[in-house]
Parts: sequence; structure tokens; C-alpha cells
Amino acid sequence: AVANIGVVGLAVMGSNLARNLASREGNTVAVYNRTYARTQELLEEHPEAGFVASTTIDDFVASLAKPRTAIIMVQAGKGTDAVIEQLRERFEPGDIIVDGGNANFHDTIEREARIAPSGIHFVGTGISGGEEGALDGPSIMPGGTAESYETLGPILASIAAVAEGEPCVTHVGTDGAGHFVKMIHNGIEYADMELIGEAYDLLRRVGGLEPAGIADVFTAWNDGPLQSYLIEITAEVLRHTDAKTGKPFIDIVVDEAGSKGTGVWTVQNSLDLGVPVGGVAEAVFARAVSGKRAQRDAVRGLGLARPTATAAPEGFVDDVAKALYASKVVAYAQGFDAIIAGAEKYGWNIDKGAVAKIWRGGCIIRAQFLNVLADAYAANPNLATLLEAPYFAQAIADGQEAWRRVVVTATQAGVPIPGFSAALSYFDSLSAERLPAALVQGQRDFFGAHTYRRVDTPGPFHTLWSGDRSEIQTA
Ligand code: NBP
Repeated sequence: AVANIGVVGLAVMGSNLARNLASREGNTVAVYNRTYARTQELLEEHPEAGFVASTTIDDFVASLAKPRTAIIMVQAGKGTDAVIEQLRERFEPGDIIVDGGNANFHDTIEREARIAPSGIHFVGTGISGGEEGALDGPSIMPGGTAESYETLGPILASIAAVAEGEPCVTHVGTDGAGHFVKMIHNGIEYADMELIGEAYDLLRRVGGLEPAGIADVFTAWNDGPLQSYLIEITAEVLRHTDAKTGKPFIDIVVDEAGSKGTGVWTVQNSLDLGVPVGGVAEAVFARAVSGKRAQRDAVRGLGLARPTATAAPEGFVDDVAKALYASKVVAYAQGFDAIIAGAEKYGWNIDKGAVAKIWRGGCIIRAQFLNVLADAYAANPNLATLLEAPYFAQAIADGQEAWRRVVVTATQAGVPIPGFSAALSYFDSLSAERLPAALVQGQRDFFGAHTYRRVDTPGPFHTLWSGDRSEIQTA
């Protein structure tokens, strides 16, 4: 038993994570994959890593020093369950099984509950950053017991991305907390990408800029408050030219966006939690709409599309930047609302500021912005919404007129902006003196006697709508 950490599953994510671990001082890494050919390939390509490789799961387990710690990086779902079972049969109390795949947090809660009685720690861990992150330093979101984190924490800290001197890893909370927070991360990523997509569309169709020019705009934005990995790669994608045709790359890509499910999970769970995450929902729906080719053809075939020749108002590029920033603040506010509600429902003690900090590096939504967000929660952990944090409130105050101009201009030009407009409507809902919810409640009372509360007297009340329309107090 020589290895302090093991990795099971050596496809792209697992092998990169194993190489990352091996490159850090003090780690000896055991590796195992169901199909040995994959292990062999890794050993041949990376002899410098000094991997301790096994052909059987028994040998793999024997190669781990106690407490044994193994990270599973296999296909989420059945593959993960199969490997968990193999390890559980061989591990002893105090040993740690880490699932670093993209598991659904409900599965993680269930798995932890199943394994905990054996005394083995099961740690569902969100890992963000894709292949590159796994190799160079991801953002890591472990759940599981605090006890397991004593062993696991330093190992994960050794391979995590570093942001402003701090490793991008924190013990998020118990059982499924890590995978839950990773899910919300991905949801925010969906919203962020959609908003950036809308900004691009506006700059092109209303602003009249070509992809290379828009790339320059994004590059400039990347030096300001919008700085983020997604803005940076957007500029690269827009600047890229297709080798085959010489056209901008963006113009040879079919305009249908795929997805792997975490955005949908975020929306589904937020619906269950009663948290409005319109930014994520609109992003998920926008991808769905993009794939409805027959419907798109049918409606486009009607020939009703508006010409988009509307001249860009003066200062349009700056307006779009402000609208993007304000909409992004809303998307993050909604995402953190979901984290707060999830923590409450599932009994997790999640430090919002710490989550913001570990998203500053390694992951897809990494951004300067997260420093401000972490500061906001540090100054007041009980913010009713991120929108009330002074910095963000000021940003919205400064950007509000621009945000409205962009939504109006886009609407007149027939450019779809589900993300921008939903974010603005959310803000307008929260800021409204009165909402038409009063009317909805009146309708509910009319047809279903669902009762209502009065603004002036404690209730509830019901109006006898089909009788003499007098009011009765119902409790
Ligand atoms: P894949 O998701 O493609 O899975 C392939 C690996 O799973 C191989 O090692 C394969 O072994 C193993 N495997 C399967 Br499939 N069924 C198995 C079983 N029944 N028993 C044992 N091993 C089994 O690998 P990946 O793309 O490297 O992703 C690994 C995990 O990381 C997934 O959960 C994925 O969702 C997640 N992921 C995360 C990110 C991120 O940014 N965080 C990105 C991509 C993936 P074999 O070689 O014997 O077939």
C-alpha cells in the first residue's frame, strides 16, 4: 500500500485528474480502469507520473494506504453505482469513496445514506472546468462528512485551481451539497452563456458589427467589470475563421445548441424549491427552441419576420454591456437564491461567500465578478437578495436606463432576448410597489374559493362571488 490517493475511471476526465494529482508534491497516485487498455495507454503516455497501476480492483484497493481514498471518474449513473459497489465491498470504516462525476445530487444523497452505516465515507464532489480544468486545476465542490474532508481537503486543495492565492475548493456541506452546488453552477453557466449569446446577436443584427468586430468588443469588455472566462472564449470563437470556407466560424455552425441535462436539473429543482430562476429557465428553453427546426421553418415560412434594419441607437455597444451586466447580476442572484433554498430544504450549512470564492478559478463561470459577490456575502451573509448588496444595487441603478433601451430596441428589431427581458422583468417585479398578483389571487378566490388576505385587516377572507358578493372571514 503506497498510494495516498487513487483514481478509478481513466477516460479523459479521470486521466487528467490523475495526472494533475501525480504532478503535486507528496502524492502517489493509484489508477484503475475497467478496461485495462485505457490504463496501459495512460502509463505509456505519462511515465513521468509514476502511477501505481492495477489490472484488478482488488490490487487497486491493496495499493492504497489507509485511510484509503479513491476518486471515481466514470460515467454518471450505472457506471458510478457499479464502481461504488466494488469499492464498498473492499473498503473499511474510515476509508473514503469520492464520486467526482456529474451525479444528480438526489442520487448522491441516496448513495451517502446507503453507504454511511458501513462507516465508509461517501463524498459526492462537483468538479468543474472540463478536461483542461481537471488537468491544470478545477474548481472543486465536495460534499460528505466534515471528518472525510480532513483527509480529502488537503489532497483536493493540492490540485484545485488557485484564485488570488486561495485554492478553489471548500467543504460545501454534507451528503449531496457538493453536487447540488455544482448543478447550480452549471445552471448559472447556462444563463451566462445565453446572455452573452443575446449580446452577440444584438451587436450583429442591430449594431451592424461583423463577428471579428464583435470579438474586439468582447475583448475590450474582458478588461472591465464583465471580465470572465466565458467572455474571453466568446471573443476567440467569434474571431475564428473556418479553414474550409474562409467564412467566420460562427457562420458555419448550425444554430442549434445541445445540452447534457444539468440546466434542466437546476430548473426542475428550483421549481420544486419554489425559487424563480428565470435566467436559467430561459436559457434552457432557448436551447430547446433552437432545436425545433420544423417549428422554426414553419413560422419563418409565414414571412412575418420584422426587418432588423433598425439603426443602432447612439451608444448601443455600451448599452448592451450594461444590459448584459445587469442581467448577469440577476442570474447570479437567482442562482444563489436556489442555493439558499436548497441548503434550507436539505439541511446544509452552505457558506455563500465561500462558494463564490471557489468559483473564481478553474470553473466555466470564473470571473472577477465573483470577488464582488463574495464580498457582498461577507459584508452581509443574510442579504434578502444579491440585488440589495450596495455594489450591485449601484450597478443596476447605473445600468437601468441602458438595460431598458436595449430591451426596447431588440423588441422593435425582432431580435429575441429571452434572457435580457426575463431578467429585466424579474427586477421590475421585485421593485414594483404593487404586483398584479392581487388580481390573480382575486381570480383564484372567484373560481376556487382560495381566499385572500386584505391589505388592511388580518384574514384570510373570501368573497361570496356567486351570492351577494359580501365578504366573509374564513379563519
Ligand atoms: P465518460 O463519462 O465517458 O465515462 C467513461 C469511463 O467510465 C471509462 O473509464 C469507462 O470504463 C467507465 N465506465 C463505464 Br462507461 N461504465 C462502467 C462500469 N459499469 N464500471 C466501471 N467503469 C465504467 O468519462 P469522462 O468523460 O472522463 O467523464 C467522467 C465523469 O466526469 C462523468 O461523470 C462525467 O459526467 C464527468 N465529467 C465532468 C466534466 C466536468 O467538466 N466536470 C466534464 C466531462 C465529464 P471503460 O474504459 O472500461 O469503458
